[in-house]
Amino acid sequence: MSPLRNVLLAVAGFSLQAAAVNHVIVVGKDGLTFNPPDLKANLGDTLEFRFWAKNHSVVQGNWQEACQPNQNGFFSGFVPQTDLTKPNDQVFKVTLEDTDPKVYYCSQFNAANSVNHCKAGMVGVINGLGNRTFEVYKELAKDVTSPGNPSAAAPQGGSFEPLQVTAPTASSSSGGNGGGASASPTQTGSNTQQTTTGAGSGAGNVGVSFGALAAAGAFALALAF
Ligand SMILES: [Cu+2]
Repeated sequence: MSPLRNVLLAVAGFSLQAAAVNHVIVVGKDGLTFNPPDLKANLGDTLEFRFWAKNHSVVQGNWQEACQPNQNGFFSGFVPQTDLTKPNDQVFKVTLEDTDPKVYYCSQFNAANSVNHCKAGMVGVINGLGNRTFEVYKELAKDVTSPGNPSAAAPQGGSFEPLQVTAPTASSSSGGNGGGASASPTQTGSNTQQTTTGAGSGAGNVGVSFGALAAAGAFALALAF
């Protein structure tokens, strides 16, 4: 199913009951970060981690010791990505089975080269609450000398799936109600901005404004959904 169709279904779901949302989290695209680093998610929602260069991991942490694993938590293992222009074609997906505050980090570490991604702030939080927040954890991580990995083999607590991104230039030859209008996003004026959203990290992201969702939905309809 295409991301745009997911978005459209999400829009339709607004008037019904909370449908599960897929939250895209971009890993290492803009430096040593998870983006967004801090988000709210509901029971049954999914986290979709998209790995950019160079070689990152997602390790669910615990709230007692920064940059150390929750042995029963989710763990992607390391996902190397050499192409700087796009994310790895496999994403790591985790389904939330509760809404407790959760923290995760990247465990990339090389003492000889002073590489320590968790210490550098490559951490993220889901449903932060009280003193279990992104800001607090990131501060604690600054004092960590070496991050840990779960003892179990990866992946655990989630699974890898093919990346699904709708490219702005994707052909839509199956168009049925599009009439004679071109499906090219550049031909349809206001679609340019929301197309960027759909092709990037925003599709299905809870941070996307309703306006963008509605625009994406309209675009999907225009493509003869
Ligand atoms: Cu990393």
